[in-house]
Amino acid sequence: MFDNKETFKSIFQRNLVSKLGKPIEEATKEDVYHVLGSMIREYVGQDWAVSNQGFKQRQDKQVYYFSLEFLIGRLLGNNLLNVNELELVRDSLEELGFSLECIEEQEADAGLGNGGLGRLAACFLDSLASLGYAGHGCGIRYKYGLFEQKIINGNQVELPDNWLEKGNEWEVRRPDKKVEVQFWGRVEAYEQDGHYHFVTKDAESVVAVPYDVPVIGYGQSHVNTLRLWSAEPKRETSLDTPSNYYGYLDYSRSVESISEFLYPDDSQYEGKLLRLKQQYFMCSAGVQSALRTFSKLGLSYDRLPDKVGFHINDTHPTLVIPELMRILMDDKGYGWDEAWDITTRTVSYTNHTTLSEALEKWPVSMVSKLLPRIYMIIEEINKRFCGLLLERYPGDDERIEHMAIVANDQVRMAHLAIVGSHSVNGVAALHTEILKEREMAPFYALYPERFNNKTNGITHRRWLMHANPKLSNLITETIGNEWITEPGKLEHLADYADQSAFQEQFRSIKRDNKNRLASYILDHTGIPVDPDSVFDVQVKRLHGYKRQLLNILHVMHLYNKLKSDASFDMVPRTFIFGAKAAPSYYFAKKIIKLINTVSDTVNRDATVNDRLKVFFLENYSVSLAEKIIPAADVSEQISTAGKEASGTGNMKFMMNGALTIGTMDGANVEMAEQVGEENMFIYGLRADEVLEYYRNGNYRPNEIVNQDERIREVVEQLVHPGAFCDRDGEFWDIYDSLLAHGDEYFVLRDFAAYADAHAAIDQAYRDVSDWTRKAVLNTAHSGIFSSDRTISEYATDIWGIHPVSGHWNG
Ligand code: 4GP
Repeated sequence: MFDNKETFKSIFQRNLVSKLGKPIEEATKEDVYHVLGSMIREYVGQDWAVSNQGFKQRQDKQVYYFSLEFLIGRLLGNNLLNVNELELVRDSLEELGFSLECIEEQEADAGLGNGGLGRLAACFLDSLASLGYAGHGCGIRYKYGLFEQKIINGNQVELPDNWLEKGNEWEVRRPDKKVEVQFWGRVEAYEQDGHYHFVTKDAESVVAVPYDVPVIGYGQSHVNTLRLWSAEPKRETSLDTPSNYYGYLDYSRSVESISEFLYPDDSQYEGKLLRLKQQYFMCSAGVQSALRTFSKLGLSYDRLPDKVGFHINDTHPTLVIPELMRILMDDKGYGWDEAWDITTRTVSYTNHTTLSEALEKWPVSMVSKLLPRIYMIIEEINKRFCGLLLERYPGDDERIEHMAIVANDQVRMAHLAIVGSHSVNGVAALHTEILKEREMAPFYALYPERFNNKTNGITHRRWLMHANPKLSNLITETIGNEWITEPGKLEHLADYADQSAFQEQFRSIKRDNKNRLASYILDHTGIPVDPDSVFDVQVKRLHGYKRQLLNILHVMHLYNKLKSDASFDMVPRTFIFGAKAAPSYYFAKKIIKLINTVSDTVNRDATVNDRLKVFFLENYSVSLAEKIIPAADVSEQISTAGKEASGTGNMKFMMNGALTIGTMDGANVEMAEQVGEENMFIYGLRADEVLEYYRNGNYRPNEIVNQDERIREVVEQLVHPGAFCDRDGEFWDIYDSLLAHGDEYFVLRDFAAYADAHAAIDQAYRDVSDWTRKAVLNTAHSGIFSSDRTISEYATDIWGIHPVSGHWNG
């Protein structure tokens, strides 16, 4: 792209003048960011066009990954890395007086997602492009991303995340590619040539305009597209009377709200309706646009499954199924059976959670009014499916009722997704087993061939090469650079795990990363952090099952011990939390308050704060994760066994040489298989033991409190004025969740084992060399958790696609 630093500097300065009319001496960091971003985008534009042309000419099968979330974070650094210009640009900017790190900070962190599912989608896009697959994202261009979190008096406060305020360098608005999406109206049927045809009358039209973001493959010219749809009102409406005019304003406001917020509050009817609108908006726009591309190939729609794959990321995009049916039947003239065959061979589905509250259901009355034709199709799918069940299980009404797609006035999206797809996958081996054996057992019995596992992965380009450049360089100096394109080769690092010189370098990089995080913490909280203390980190969404509560109760216990036992000798520890709680999740917000309360007490107490500190870092996001993860010594992956589908944070920490304290849950199980349990701190109930408790109902948290003085003490501290509670009753809800409401997530049951595992960490950390050896082995065995591995499996087993261009494996 740029031959050398001099060329870069002169092109850059020319752009600065032509775009902003400024000489370099007057340029702000923000100016530098915008000009650099636009240069990279323009440069990539060429490859983007060539990639698209190539897809068309070769008639490659295109996979569209539908997801309501794409948690992509910042793009500048990663794009520079992927076009192989990171070093050159960093050095050149330095010579011009700018630090690339500061320039990267100018970019808004695109928070178009909530958690794991959204970040997984972003990692997948990176792997699809880097491996040279024709695979694109389809989502919504939310005007506001996930809220910005502020902590005020220890409480979470949500502010709008106006990420587009200063524009987005990476997107291209494509009004020429707009499509229309219809809501409301009524369906009319008419007979022609002996067939029934359906048309929707008096529908409300919404214009979907795509904004395309190039997804740049690593070290090659392959560029895919992330297409994000924005809702706009249709202009061709007559405004000749005042009522038309005001009616139009109402209409246009309601249309714009469709792509305004990620996950609008759905506690009221209006919010729920808006979420359903968003789902259909994205599905309909994405399907229509993919079919338009397909139609240019001039092939029969019978060939659709050979040329197009629609992947639905959790149930939110399930309406892809009836939408494709609608178009095939109503617009392309297919009969039900052929349309159904084409649809099910085109669509595949990933399940990300077994939590019942996340299994989406929509009221029939809502779906049938908002999407009358789609509802008719869902009803027909259900009728035919129940007919099949009746044949297969005559008389077994209970089973049929249990499996039906429409029942109790609700549409069950997971059932529709399974019935309408050719592949259903879980995201870690244990999760897939749980789906097959428990949550979706009757579907597995009916369609065993559809179920498969695809253990999650993370892009090592962002999470190791970009987030931890020093470690990446050390790895390359030590084992060569093949690991970059074949992350499995990280295994070779294991040969160096015992070498003291290598260990020394590995440790010094960790120490640099810890220093960097320590200064971030100092800047943001005003409190100094000891970089020699163990950095013990739990960053992820706040949820009961993830058990941030267990972690903070244990911190309270350590505090009590330090206060009461003068002989207690503990390696200094810094506990770091980061988490957003869903705005309406009251309990999760109380946990945030508790963490902040403990943090306050502990950090102020000069008798302990040389050995114990606690931080809750505000506004956890992708870019904050990139600072935190490389600095961690200990990674907390402590969910109630059987509840965390996979986890992906666990993999990021492992890759960056943190040791995991974790339950045998999600992908932790596979991490233990790779690195060996002896290089992790595994503790607590296993998934089958948890299930056994649920089945028998014989878990008695009160008994545990009575038997274990340590637990009694911390539980009482939740509600009695003292170190952590200044008003009587501050944390009664938490107390009650544990004692009055049965401790659903087995926090108390696992407390003792968890405390023992932490004691083992304390001991292990004292042996510096052995700790480093374990850390190196974690990095060495993490290659399998690259999303390149995951995506290759999806490509081969689910989508049937091959790398199409310029790839090193291709
Ligand atoms: C998450 C799961 O909780 C997490 O275990 C998994 O790693 C991730 O999906 C990606 O598969 N689920 C969600 C969600 O983010 O919204 O259901």
